[in-house]
Amino acid sequence: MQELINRLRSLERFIVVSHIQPDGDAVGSLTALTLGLQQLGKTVLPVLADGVPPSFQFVTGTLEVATEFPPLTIKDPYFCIAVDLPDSRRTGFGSNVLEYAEATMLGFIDHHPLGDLQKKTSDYYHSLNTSSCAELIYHVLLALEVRITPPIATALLTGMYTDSGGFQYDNTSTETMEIGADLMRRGARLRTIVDHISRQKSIASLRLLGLAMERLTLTNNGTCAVSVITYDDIEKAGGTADDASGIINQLNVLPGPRLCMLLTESEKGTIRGSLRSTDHPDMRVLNVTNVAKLLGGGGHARASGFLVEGHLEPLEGKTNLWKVV
Ligand SMILES: [Mn+2]
Repeated sequence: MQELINRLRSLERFIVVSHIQPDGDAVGSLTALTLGLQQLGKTVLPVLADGVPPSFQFVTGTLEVATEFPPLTIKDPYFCIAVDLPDSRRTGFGSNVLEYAEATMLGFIDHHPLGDLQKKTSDYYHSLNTSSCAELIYHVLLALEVRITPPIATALLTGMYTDSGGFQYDNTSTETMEIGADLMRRGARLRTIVDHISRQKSIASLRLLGLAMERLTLTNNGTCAVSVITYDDIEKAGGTADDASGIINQLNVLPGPRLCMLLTESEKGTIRGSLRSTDHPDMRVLNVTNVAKLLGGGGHARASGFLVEGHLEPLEGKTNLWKVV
């Protein structure tokens, strides 16, 4: 971490980038690091290929987040820092990020299994056993002697809250709770986070949740729970793919299955797969990253995802059975 801290201290121009389909940790980490570096008088450009989802705009507030990656300038270079992702492709600007790595400077802060970014730089701070990237950013900001203001504290707590399933998953450590308490002392608004994340569903998202629940099917002797949402469903519900995000967590509440999978046709011709595994007292947890990797995706042992081309069609004459074509 020290090399990264030295770079952050000594350089003046930064790009902070996170992953496509940004979640609370991506938006929270990006916002907190941007605000922290700006406080030190640095020029910082936050970038998200997919922009800030409406449900997380309370985190970014008045901060402008670009959706385009700036062109590479060698004369007056930016130090590009990727947060909450291990692999350049996950930024949505894969080749640009690799160009930065080859030509100027690149660093990253992350808690996923390592990917291609690690081969490109020694300026990184990585820990697998951490609730969220936001928890790592907290340590980075303290090392930089940034004052954790209420907006920074709320951004960090959002990342920790969402990546730990509201402090319910196994990645919630005593340190997570201690940092959470410290962030609340510094003005993080937990109530606002809960309100925006758990109490701001759209009608479209509830309709899609209803469909996903109705179609939920147990396979492999009850060890897998599977459901689907088609592009047609999203259109009929009057929503967007964003309305289907988070549904997987509401499906993954049965005691029997070890694996829960939701296939969502998020755009015409693109299927987003979300995978969750569940802890069983007498069984080793199924590492769903291995399944996601087989399909070109990635993530964590208990929560992973992938994108494949295709669309979903019902199997003729069967209820609740679908095929990818
Ligand atoms: Mn994360």
